[in-house]
Amino acid sequence: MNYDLKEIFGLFTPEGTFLTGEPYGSGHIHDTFLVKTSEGDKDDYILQRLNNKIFKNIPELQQNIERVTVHLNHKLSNIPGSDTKRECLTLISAKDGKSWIVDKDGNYWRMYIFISNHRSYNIVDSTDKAFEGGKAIGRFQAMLADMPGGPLHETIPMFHNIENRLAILNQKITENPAGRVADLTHEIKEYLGRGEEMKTILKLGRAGKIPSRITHNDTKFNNILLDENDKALCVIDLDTVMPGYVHYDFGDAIRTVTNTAAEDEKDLSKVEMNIDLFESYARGYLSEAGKTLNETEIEYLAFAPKLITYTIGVRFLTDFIDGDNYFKIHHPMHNLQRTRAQLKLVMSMEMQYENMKKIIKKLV
Ligand code: ADP
Ligand code: GN1
Ligand code: MG
Repeated sequence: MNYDLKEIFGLFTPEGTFLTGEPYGSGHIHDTFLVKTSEGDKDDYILQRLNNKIFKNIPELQQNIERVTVHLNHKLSNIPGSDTKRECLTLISAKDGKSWIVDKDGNYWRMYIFISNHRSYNIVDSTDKAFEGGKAIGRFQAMLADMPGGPLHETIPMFHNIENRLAILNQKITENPAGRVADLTHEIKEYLGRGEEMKTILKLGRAGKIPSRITHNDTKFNNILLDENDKALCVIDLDTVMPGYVHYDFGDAIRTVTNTAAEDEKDLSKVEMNIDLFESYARGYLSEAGKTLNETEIEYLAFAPKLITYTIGVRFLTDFIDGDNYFKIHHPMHNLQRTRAQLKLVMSMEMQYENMKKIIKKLV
């Protein structure tokens, strides 16, 4: 799809002049473009066509992001030497004062300042980077803990609720809309067989043993930007910031930080959880957020990566069975490849689970 990015850019109130607009990044949800401006001393911008099939209420989504970015900006402004334009996202208002626009074809768009000189990684190759990622998420949760104004909107209801995700998977298996179920006996058996254990965090929540907090809910490593020295810079992709359990953020970060291969690696022998990267991320995370967590939250941190890797795997499998309607795919088998790679990663975590528990105990 070709969009007139210059015209859309013109509906916002940026400082610079449109020079070029190109597709940017490797997100699975929105269409993201980098807009460069012609003045050397003005910011560049990220322009996003929002996926309103997935986020059904854009005004509520944007209201959440406005609240979160204003709060983070305020917190950072009080820290001497902080660079708010790079350490948190900054929304650019549209000419009508809103933080999004609807174009003439009914597409929703928003614009952020482009975070300059950042580094973004899909695969983590050093314990230092893992540690920095942990610090970034720990600090993010800590800074949002006292955000005023009541609960955020649930932008995608029951997002990480595994009972809900399994119910949808079972429904799609029954409906078999794309005729793919017959070839998936192994994957379906492996995923459904682990279902009961995965309800642990929901049960702890219902029993009042772990509190609902403000969490990010999409902490894969390419949503954590590092600076030019590979130090924690900014947590981006705030669409799913809403009430959740800390395990969701810890788990999703470990899913991506510790994987020795890509999320969609075809050669499953390459997919393993690296325990040194686990330890470094956990160390960074606990150094920022450790004091705020209760005993049960800490006890179940080691379980969280299994849960979230499994949950994302269930979602890839569901989307494959459904005929690929949710995640962006780059080839017909993409969601199946992702499903298999996540399962392999869960298995690697299962084998190292005792060790993961020991490491968390040692760190607190
Ligand atoms: P998606 O939900 O599709 O993943 P994101 O909001 O994560 O969308 O954006 C996609 C990618 O664009 C990110 O992974 C990152 O590389 C880049 N990106 C997004 N916002 C910014 C920003 N403000 N500055 C620099 N890069 C950004
Ligand atoms: C999506 O938006 P992005 O690409 O960072 C998805 C996450 C999945 C992830 C898997 C809103 O993340 O939940 O974990 O893909 N985001 C949404 O890579 O569904
Ligand atoms: Mg993203």
